[in-house]
Amino acid sequence: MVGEQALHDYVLYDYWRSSAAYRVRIALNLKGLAYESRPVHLLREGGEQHAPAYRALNPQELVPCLCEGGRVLTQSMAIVEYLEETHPAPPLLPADAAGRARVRALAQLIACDVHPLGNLRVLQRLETQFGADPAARGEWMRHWIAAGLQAFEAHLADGAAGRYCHGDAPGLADVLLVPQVYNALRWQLPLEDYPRLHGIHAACNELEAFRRAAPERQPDAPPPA
Ligand SMILES: N[C@@H](CCC(=O)N[C@@H](CS)C(=O)NCC(=O)O)C(=O)O
Repeated sequence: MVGEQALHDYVLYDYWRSSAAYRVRIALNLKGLAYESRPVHLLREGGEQHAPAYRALNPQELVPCLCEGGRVLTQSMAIVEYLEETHPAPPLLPADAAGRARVRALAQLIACDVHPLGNLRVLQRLETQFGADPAARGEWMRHWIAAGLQAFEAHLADGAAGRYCHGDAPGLADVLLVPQVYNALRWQLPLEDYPRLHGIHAACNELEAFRRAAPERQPDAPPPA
């Protein structure tokens, strides 16, 4: 996996169900950038993210990691902003500073305050250190995702949202929202309480860039049951 000859300018170390990798897949697709996906299985043999070859790329032992030539990029938000700076069209951030602050706030609400609480290693720790069974872990997930989506929904009422989180073009906030909604549904959190973000999620998923990035469309996704 690590160290093979690349077929494209971009190599994404990926996992089908990783919502952080899902963000980068959407951004690459929106920018029209071809990439090679190299799956890192997060569960097999204790997790391939912990293998020395992958740790050499990302010492945090997390996906995603995007390689471009000899450059190694980590942290999905930093990667998406790198793609935005190096390929400004189509833009994922608004032209005005206030708009950019709004979009980054929505994105960070998910990336900083919701997603880390439900990461695989956190759930594993809840189980091994505190004996949290599957039901307790589900409660934990739904609690934190619901708190985040409730706040996100309230922000969307500020008048700046349109078909998407900011106006009528997809951008950074949508790139973060769609994978988090995927997680919410995975943990059986109903979306009825969040009508605005529910509608935006549906609008995003009409776009091929989002559809092609979906977990079930990835090469390492298990075949449908
Ligand atoms: N803040 C990081 C989070 C990356 C992250 O948490 N990745 C998860 C998958 S969504 C992971 O690799 N988990 C492996 C583990 O917990 O061992 C980013 O945005 O890239």
